[in-house]
Amino acid sequence: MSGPTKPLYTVSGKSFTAVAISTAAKAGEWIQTRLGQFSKLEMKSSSRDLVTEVDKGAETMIRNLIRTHFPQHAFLGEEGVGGDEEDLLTPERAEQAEYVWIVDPVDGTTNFVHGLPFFSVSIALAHRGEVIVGVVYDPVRDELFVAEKGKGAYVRGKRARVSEEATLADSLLATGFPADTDRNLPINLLGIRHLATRSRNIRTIGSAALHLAYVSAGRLSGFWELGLNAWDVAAGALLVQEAGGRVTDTAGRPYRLTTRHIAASNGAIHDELVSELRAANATGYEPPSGGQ
Ligand code: 2AM
Ligand code: CA
Repeated sequence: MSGPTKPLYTVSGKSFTAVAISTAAKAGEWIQTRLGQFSKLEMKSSSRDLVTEVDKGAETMIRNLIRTHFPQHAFLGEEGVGGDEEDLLTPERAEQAEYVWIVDPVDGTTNFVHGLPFFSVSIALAHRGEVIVGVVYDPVRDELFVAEKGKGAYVRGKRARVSEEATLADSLLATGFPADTDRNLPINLLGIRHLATRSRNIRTIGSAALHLAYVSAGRLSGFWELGLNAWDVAAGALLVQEAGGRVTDTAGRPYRLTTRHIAASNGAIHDELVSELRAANATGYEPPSGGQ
């Protein structure tokens, strides 16, 4: 019976969501023990774009845990560690995959590096381009946000619901300062300037996944940011949708795994948010300045 190669041991009977939760919890606990302890800091594209051995170690841990349960599934992780060449995916290819796990091992790496306690583990599972499970875990507050397609969103085990603000004027928004200082940062500064006087206020916590989780929990009314990647937002996007909110790109088109410029909200303020971004020329989809 036994062939020359030993098949990977698969633990059967565990649901996708159960695996996502236990994996995020394990990785999150480990990350927290490494806060202030790591020795090596690397820069990716610039000093605004950081990675530590903790990001890479956590991604390897997550990948191995998921592979134990679902060895046939594809994997798209921010750090791209430990993959065979053929299963290195782009978001475009991830949309075609049957099952793909989309993982950010540490969302909020800059905060983590500075010891600021706002970062999270983000794990999503997409089926043919549609996110069906989303888990965001904040190890510092031991807060777990979980969503399953069609089954709702939960925070700390209780049903999550988006907030009820009906106007931008009553809304607490969040955004980020993009790492790309040539294009996305200056464009988003236009949006911040425009929305700062049209909303109750704006926060920038430094983790897109946590911003989205907080929209799902009704703590923020809306969130937008430019230049993000699938691993930053896939889990959070499902959380917001399953909590009764709306997620699109900043031009108002439906969210996809390839969406880089994202807008998420309680739904009620969504059209106003997108139309004010457009009015500020801050969607990121405008032609580059200097052009027509
Ligand atoms: P990260 O911590 O996983 O890198 C903060 O505004 C958000 O932007 C975080 O979710 C952060 O994710 C993300 N981010 C940071 N650098 C980035 C980059 N170079 N490209 C895209 N997203 C980035
Ligand atoms: Ca990251």
